[in-house]
Amino acid sequence: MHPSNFDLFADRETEQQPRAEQIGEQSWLLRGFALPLIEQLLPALESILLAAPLRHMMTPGGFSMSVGTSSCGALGWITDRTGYRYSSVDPLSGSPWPALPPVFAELAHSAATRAGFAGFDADSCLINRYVPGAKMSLHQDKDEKAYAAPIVSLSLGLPAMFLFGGFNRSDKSQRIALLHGDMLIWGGVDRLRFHGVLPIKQGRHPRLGEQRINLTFRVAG
Ligand code: MD3
Ligand code: FE
Repeated sequence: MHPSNFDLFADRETEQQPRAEQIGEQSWLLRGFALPLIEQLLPALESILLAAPLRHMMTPGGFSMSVGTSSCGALGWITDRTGYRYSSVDPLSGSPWPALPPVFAELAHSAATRAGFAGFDADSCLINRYVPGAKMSLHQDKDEKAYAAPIVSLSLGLPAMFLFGGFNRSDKSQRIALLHGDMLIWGGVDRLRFHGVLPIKQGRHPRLGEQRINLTFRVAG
C-alpha cells in the first residue's frame, strides 16, 4: 500500500476526529464515524421505510434476494427479470423515491471528504436490510452512469463480515468486520473491486434488534 498516505490524517488530535484506516489504495474505513449523528439518522431512516418499504427484489436470473432493499434520493437501484438499473420511481408505489434527508447527504459528504473525495453529492441511497443468514455474493457495482465518484457506505445494527476483493471474481478477498456506525468509502482505482457480505450471524443489536441495515450513497445518474 502507500506509506506516504499514512500520515494523511495525522492532524486528527487537533481535529478530534476518529481514525481513518486505509484498506485499499483509495479505500478508507472510518470506525464509528456516524455515531455522533445516529439519533438523527435512525428516525430519518424509519420514515423513509414507511414511504418505501423494504422488499425482496428478483434478480434477472429469477432468484429472490436474501437482502431486503429500498432507496431514497432522486434515483433508486432496482432489479427485476429484465435486469439491474436505476429508476426515479419506486416500482412498488409508482411514485418517486423519498427524498434524501439532509442528515444523510451531510454525513455522506463529510465521510467522503475525510477520505479525500471532495464535493461528493449523492443522488441515490440504497438501503439493504440483512436478517441473520442473509448475505450478498461477490459482485461489482457497475450500474451507475459513471465511476468518477466514490461510493460511501454506512453500517447499522448487527456486525457483518465484509469481503473486499480484487478486480477479478477469483482474486483473494480481505475480510473486514463492519460494526454499527462504521463507514467505508472507496473510489478511484478501487471503485470496481469485487465485494460482498458473508451470511449475518444470529444476534441482537441493542438499538436495531435482529438485523443489519447498510446504506450506500452513490452518484448514480
Ligand atoms: C467496495 N452492499 O449495496 S457496502 C451494495 O454491506 C453492497 O450491504 C454491501 O455491496 C452491504 O452494492 C457492501 C460496502 C461496499 C459497497 C460497494 C463496493 C464496498 C465496495 C464497491 C466496490 C468496492
Ligand atoms: Fe455492491
